Order: sequence, then C-alpha cells, then structure tokens
Amino acid sequence: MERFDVITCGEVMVLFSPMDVGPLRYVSQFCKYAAGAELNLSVALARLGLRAGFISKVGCDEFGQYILARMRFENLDTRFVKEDPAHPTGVYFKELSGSGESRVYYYRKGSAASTLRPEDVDPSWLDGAKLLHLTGITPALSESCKDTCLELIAASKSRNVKISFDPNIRPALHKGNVVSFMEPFIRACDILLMNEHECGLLFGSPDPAVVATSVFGMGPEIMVVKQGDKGAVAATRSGKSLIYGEPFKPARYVDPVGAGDGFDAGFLFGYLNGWPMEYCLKLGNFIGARATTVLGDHEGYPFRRDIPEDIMPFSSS
Ligand code: KDG
Repeated sequence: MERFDVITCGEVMVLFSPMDVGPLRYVSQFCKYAAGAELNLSVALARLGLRAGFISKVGCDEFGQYILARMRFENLDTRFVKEDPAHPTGVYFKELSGSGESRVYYYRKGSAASTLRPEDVDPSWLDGAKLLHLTGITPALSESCKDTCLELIAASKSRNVKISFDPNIRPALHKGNVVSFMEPFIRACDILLMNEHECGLLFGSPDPAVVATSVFGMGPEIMVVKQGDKGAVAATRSGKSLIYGEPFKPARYVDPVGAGDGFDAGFLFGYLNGWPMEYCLKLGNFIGARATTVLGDHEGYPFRRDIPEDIMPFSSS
C-alpha cells in the first residue's frame, strides 16, 4: 500500500459561510465549502506536495458526496473515508460580526464522523508514515471517537511515528474539564501546537516562557504558541531559548478561521523536512496569514509555487 507522510483523523463538515455580516436570522445567502480542522491541515500539506492520508466517515448523502469530491480535487486520498448509510454528514454555519470575529453553529450531533470507532481503523495504515496529526476536536465528538484517537496514538507509538497535537479548543464541544480531557493527548504528543488562549487555559499562562517547563515535563519535545497577528513562538525541550516567528500581514482580512490549521501545516512541513525552527515558524505564519484572506477555511492556502523563496529556501522531499 502507498505510504503517507502524514495521517490525520477528523470530521469534515459542509460549511455555509454567510454572504453578509450580522446575525444569521437576517442573512439570506451563503457560500458552501468543505471544512474541518484536520481537513484544512491536510489540504495545506497536499498543496505543499506531501501525501496526506485522512481517516473519517461521511454520510451516504449529497453532502458526503460533495466532501469526497472536494477531497479528491485537493489531491487527498479518500480510501480511509467510509460512507455511512445510517448517519448524516455534519454541517456548520459561520456568523460574521463585522469586527473580525466569527461565531460557529454546529449541526453535527450524531453525524457519521461522530460514530468513528477503533474498528474503523487499521493500524497498518500508519506503516511508514512520518507523522500522525490529531486535534482535540475529534476526541470530543464521542467516546468512540476518543477511543479511535487513542488507538491511533498506540499504533503510532509502536511504529515510531511522531505525533503532533493541536488542542483546538471549541467551547461548543469542550464543555467539561478541558485540562483533564486534553491531558492524555498532550502527554502522548511530540509536538504541541496551541494558541495563546489555549496555552492559558491548559497551562495557566499564555506566556510560552512561563509554561515551557510544565509542557516539556508532560512529554512533548517541541511546543509552539500561536499568537495570531503577533506571529508565533516555538521552544524545544533541548533548546535554551524561545524562537520567535514574525507575522505576515495578509493582503486583505476576511475571516480568521483556518489560520491556525494552516499555520500547523506550514510548521509541520518544515519540521518533517528538518528545517531550522525559524523557518518552520515562517512558513506557518505565511500560510496562516493567507487563510484569513478568504471566507472558506482553506481556500486561501498557497500552493508550493506561490511560496516565495525566502520563505522556503531549502530543498524538501
Ligand atoms: O480550525 C477550523 C475549524 O474550527 C473549522 O473548520 C470547524 O473543524 C471545525 C470544528 O470542529 O470547529
């Protein structure tokens, strides 16, 4: 079987983005997209030339077909995406406030993806992979999704596949004690990617210098704190100092959703190619900024040919 560079697992939903700002009760037109944190990351990686394998389920419905078609269009492998005749494809709506903030409304309870369970996964899919990427969203969808993520972690550990984790805290999904919920995933991962807000919630301070000892004490060897329009900071367990990545100013600003996933993809691409941390951060910030220029989550991500040489100066696999 074909080997994948990165394997991920998550829900892809149909996203309806409003054509106007303001409360959805007043909005009459929407644009349709496919979205989901893990899909966004996979699209960004595929556009950079990596082989991304995606584990998921969609409904046997029109939206499921739409998602599969969008995945194929983005050169993603869909062989690990099952079609479930008994459960629908999830949907969500964005609401734009007009001040740069956006809200989301999920219609995903009981979705096909939320029924993922360990039996849906073959551990051999991880054979030869370089990285398993998980977010805190998938284990929050259901107990069986959580078990599936833990199974993938076990399969990765036994194959020496590195693991990256982004908590992606979503208030609508993470309702209980978020610290204990995230703990097993933070302990299992090699690379922890979080934003300042998540860093504060999980470790008591948004400041990477303050939390580094606690983070590295739990297991990760690399920690990244994404700081939005201030850039991002990385630290390694073996390194003495923090490494700062300057932000990029987007050509126009429409909506921030998808920036964090794009950042993760850029950072991980650099990591997988053995780049110095500064360049991992640079590519992450570049892709994150591009995400904010469009309404969809990932449509703004660059293709490899769009990336200036000073951002990607190394040859890569
Ligand atoms: O990071 C972007 C995601 O939040 C969005 O695509 C929707 O995956 C999603 C979720 O579960 O919130």
